[in-house]
Parts: sequence; C-alpha cells; structure tokens
Amino acid sequence: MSACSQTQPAAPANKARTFLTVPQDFRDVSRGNPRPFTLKGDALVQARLTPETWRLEIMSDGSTEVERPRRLEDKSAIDLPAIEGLGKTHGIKFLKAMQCNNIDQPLGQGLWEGVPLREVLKFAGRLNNIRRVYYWGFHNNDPKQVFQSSLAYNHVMETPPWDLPVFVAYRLNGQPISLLRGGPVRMIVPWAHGFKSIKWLQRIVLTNDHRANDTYAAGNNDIESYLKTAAYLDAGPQKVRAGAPIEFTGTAMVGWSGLKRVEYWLRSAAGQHGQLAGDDPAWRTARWQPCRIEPPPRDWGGNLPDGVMPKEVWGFDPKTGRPKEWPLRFSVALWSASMRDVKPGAYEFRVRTVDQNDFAQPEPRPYPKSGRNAIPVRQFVVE
Ligand SMILES: Nc1nc2c(c(=O)[nH]1)N[C@H]1C(S)=C(S)[C@@H](COP(=O)(O)O)O[C@H]1N2
Ligand SMILES: [Mo]
Repeated sequence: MSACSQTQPAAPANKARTFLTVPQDFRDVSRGNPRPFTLKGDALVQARLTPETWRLEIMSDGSTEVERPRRLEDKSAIDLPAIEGLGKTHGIKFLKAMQCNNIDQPLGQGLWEGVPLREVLKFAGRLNNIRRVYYWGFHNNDPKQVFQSSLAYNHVMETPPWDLPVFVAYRLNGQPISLLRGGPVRMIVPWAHGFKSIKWLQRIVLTNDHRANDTYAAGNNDIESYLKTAAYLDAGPQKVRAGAPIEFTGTAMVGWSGLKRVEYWLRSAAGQHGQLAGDDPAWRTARWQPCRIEPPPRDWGGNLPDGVMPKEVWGFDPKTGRPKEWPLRFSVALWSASMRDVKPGAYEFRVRTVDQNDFAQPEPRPYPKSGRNAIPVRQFVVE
C-alpha cells in the first residue's frame, strides 16, 4: 500500500469543530507506569508535580560552562513563581495544535502561554561551549521510563522575527496546565511534532554533544522533522440519498510550509476498497476541487478563554485584533466540502492540502516517519 492511498481508521468526528480543544479532550500520548498524570496525594508531591513542589533544574553535563547551575541539591532549582514572574515581562500567548508524527489526526489545539526557553536559560547566568539542549520530563525516576528530547542551541536562542520560539509553557486555554496535559510546566516546540513538547518538564542539561538524544529517535522517527502541512478527514457519511447534499469535513494541520488550500477529489469507486497505488495513472487525471476553509471567527469572544483579547495573542494585529495571516501556522484549519447532485453509485472521496510552496501532500516528504500526510480517503454510496 502506498503512502498516497492510506485508508484512515474511523476517526472520531472532530468534536463540534470548536476552535480550541478542551484540555481533557486532547488525545493523550504518554508513557510511564504509572502514567505521571495518575499520581495523587503524596506521590504527586514526591514527584514534584504540584505547583508548590515543581522545580526546574538547569545544568551542564560537564562538557559546557554554566555559570550558575540551578539544582535541586543546593535548592537553587527554579520554581513556578519564578517562571510566572518572568511571564510578566516575557510571557507570550499563542495558538498551537499538538500533532504526533505517527497519528493521522491533530491531538488537540490550545491557546498556550509560556516564556521563551532562551529567557529561562538566563537564570543560569553566562553559558559557553553549548551545542545542544537536552530536556526531560518526570517519569517515575525510572531510567527505563524516561522520555526525553533535545534541540540545537541555535534553535533555542534565535528565531526569525515572524516565528514562534521554543516555550517553557505554564498555561493552557487560560488555566494552569493540568497534570493530564503535562503541567505544571511543559516544553512547547511550536514547529515540531508532539515528541519535542515534553510534559512534566523538570530538567534541562546543556551539552557540547552535537547529537540528538530524543527518545523518539528509537522507532525510526525523523526527530528533526518540522510539522507537516496535511489534511485529515472526519468520518463522514457512508450512505446518502440521491439528491441530498453531501458534506465531508476535516481538519488541516498548517505546518512549517504553510497552507494555501485544501482540495478534494471525488471519484467513482474503482472496486479496490479505496486503495489506490501511488503509481496508479488515475492520480495524473484527478480533478481536484477546492474545499472551503473556515474563516477566522468573527467574534473571537466565544473562541478564546474568558478574559483573553485577540490582540494579546501572538500573530494577531494588536490594533485590529485580527490574525495577520489565516490560517495560522502550527494551528489547525477546519475545512468542509459540499457536493450536490451526485448520481447514484459508489464513490471514493479524497482530500489533500497544498502548501505555500505549491507542494500538494504528501510531497515533498511522503516518508510517514517524518509526519503523517498521506492522502486520506473515505468511501460512500449514493442510493
Ligand atoms: N514526559 C513526556 N512528554 C511527552 C510524552 C511522554 O510520553 N512523556 N509524549 C510525547 C508525544 S510522543 C506526544 S505526540 C505529545 C502528546 O501530547 P498530548 O498528550 O498533550 O496530546 O506529548 C509528548 N510529550
Ligand atoms: Mo507522539
């Protein structure tokens, strides 16, 4: 089966297609036994996962110079009020969808709030000889359970002015980040797939090692992959009465390369159960037609947490409160396709994104381990 004709498992219809996902409705991707978010009472305190007990360590692995390491042992580790205090001057609210490179559906979209990691590193004083930043979440103090990730020092320290930096995040949808979503404090790497956004963040190690140490490197994942622009398809109708309008809906992840449009291809079923080999000549004569992308909500009031004004959100014009571009990069666009007067018969419905470089999915990176962007298909019958 080619990457271009992957049949999706029945996906839950995108819940009411709300702009932000309720934090507990994010699809969860967590390891650990027990899962850190199930800890309670004293175990939670021992794990330092309450707002009062949470600490962040910053240190060298011996290969770099760190003027003021922040450690648990001498009580110099950073606490939550220090991060929130930094937020008063450097806090940024931004929209971002979580997307696992191995799952055919965004996990959820949130309004996150955090401080750039480069500002947090200043707590450790002068730094020298660093090539990479390693970081860990809490995993029951068991080396076998550890889930870790890493970034090039350069990608932490410098960001193009039009782009989001790496964040140490402490709020989601206007609330403290829940334990379930990786709180009290979670790393958020806007341009990357979920595995770089380490939950229950507790330790940062600055190294001269040039190599990535990501847990996700095991499992043949491309650990430097940028978020892919990709279309995902909701369950949709299976049987429609002749003459009735037909509508398919779904989401599109706006990745590193942006999103120009979403397109669908309606094709009479070829009796192959929706399979279509990547080299099938039918792809060359496919008639792709535009889907509708939902415009920015007219009233942001109902779409942002109470008390958050659109003009406070990164990527929005501070004067007009309108988003500077739409759809926003690293967020989810909602699309729909309506069809009328489709003659009785069996059909295949496919959808794809076209990015700002005019690459139609799955190009230019069809390799699924750098992010899923196959062309999803659904079959349906008009009776
Ligand atoms: N500490 C920790 N952080 C983690 C993980 C984990 O298992 N442990 N899973 C990662 C992966 S693979 C993904 S896709 C995202 C999922 O985020 P979510 O559960 O908030 O949707 O979290 C990432 N952060
Ligand atoms: Mo993931």
